[in-house]
Amino acid sequence: NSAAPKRLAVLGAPVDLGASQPGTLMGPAALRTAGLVPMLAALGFAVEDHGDLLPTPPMDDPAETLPDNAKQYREIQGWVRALSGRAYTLARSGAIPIFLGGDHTLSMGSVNGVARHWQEQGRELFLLWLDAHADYNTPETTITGNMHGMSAGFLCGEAGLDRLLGDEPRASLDPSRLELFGIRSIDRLEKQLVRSRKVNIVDMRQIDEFGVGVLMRSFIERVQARGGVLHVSFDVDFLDPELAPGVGTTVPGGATYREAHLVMELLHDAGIVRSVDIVELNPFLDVRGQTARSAIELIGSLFGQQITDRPTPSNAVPRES
Ligand code: HAR
Ligand code: MN
Ligand code: MN
Ligand code: MN
Repeated sequence: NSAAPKRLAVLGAPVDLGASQPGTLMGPAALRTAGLVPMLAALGFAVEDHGDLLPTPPMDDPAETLPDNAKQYREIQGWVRALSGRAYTLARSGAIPIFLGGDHTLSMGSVNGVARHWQEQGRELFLLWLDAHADYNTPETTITGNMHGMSAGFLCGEAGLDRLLGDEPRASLDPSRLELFGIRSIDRLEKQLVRSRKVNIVDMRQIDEFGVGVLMRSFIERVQARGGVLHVSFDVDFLDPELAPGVGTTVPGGATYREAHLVMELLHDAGIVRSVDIVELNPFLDVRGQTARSAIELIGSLFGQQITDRPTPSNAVPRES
């Protein structure tokens, strides 16, 4: 396994039309204000800040091809197409791209772009979805029509948003390479779909019973056994609302401060992370920058901030029979 790159490329995507309420468009600014770039530089990385992205102009898809139950589809299409292209180029450049959201529709573009790159390299890309929600809806299953609840499903090739990328090539991920982690809110039809696709889902009950250490190690081991690389899509509502009140869709019973740091530390030690999203931070709802600061501390752990620089010796876990 080649060593993780020491070059990071930060790109903001101030999109909020996929969410249930406005405000995540201020996310990139809040993350920069909280000190993301100097924090990463202090960890020894060369950090390029590519500023904020602009969406591509709306496509002229004929009205009868537009999906029902997908709010703000045209505008989101502009973001997703722009993101996919930039994500592909940034990944190809050899840097680790860090995408600052913005709502979770951002990942439809960022993950599609990096997935195209790894496909060309012949490496398997895995997708870790740290989130309170499964985001595995389609226009068929959604209750709200909010597109941020459809990102993971879209990335795994679910039907219903088939023209979203326009002429950008679509790189769909096998559902077996998606890990939904921290989940505690899932809609009825969405649950059926996730089950039928055999997506790996670590819900909060499993975390209570087995602990994040065991569960994260077993996921990391699966990625490493395949020689895979990893994209981490970090929805800040993964965290408990006490720790992260600055999100539009808080769900009680989320990851604690220690649990979330341990997840990030284990990922860092594994050396498999090649791209990251930080999404759903809504600074309009935040309390004195607390959520932005928590998010940044966690990204610090993901990129090697340690208490004693003493990683545990291996990611080995007892095999299930
Ligand atoms: N499942 C619900 C829906 O589809 C809520 C989705 C909320 N998603 C986010 N991102 N906040 O995880 O509307
Ligand atoms: Mn999400
Ligand atoms: Mn969420
Ligand atoms: Mn650490």
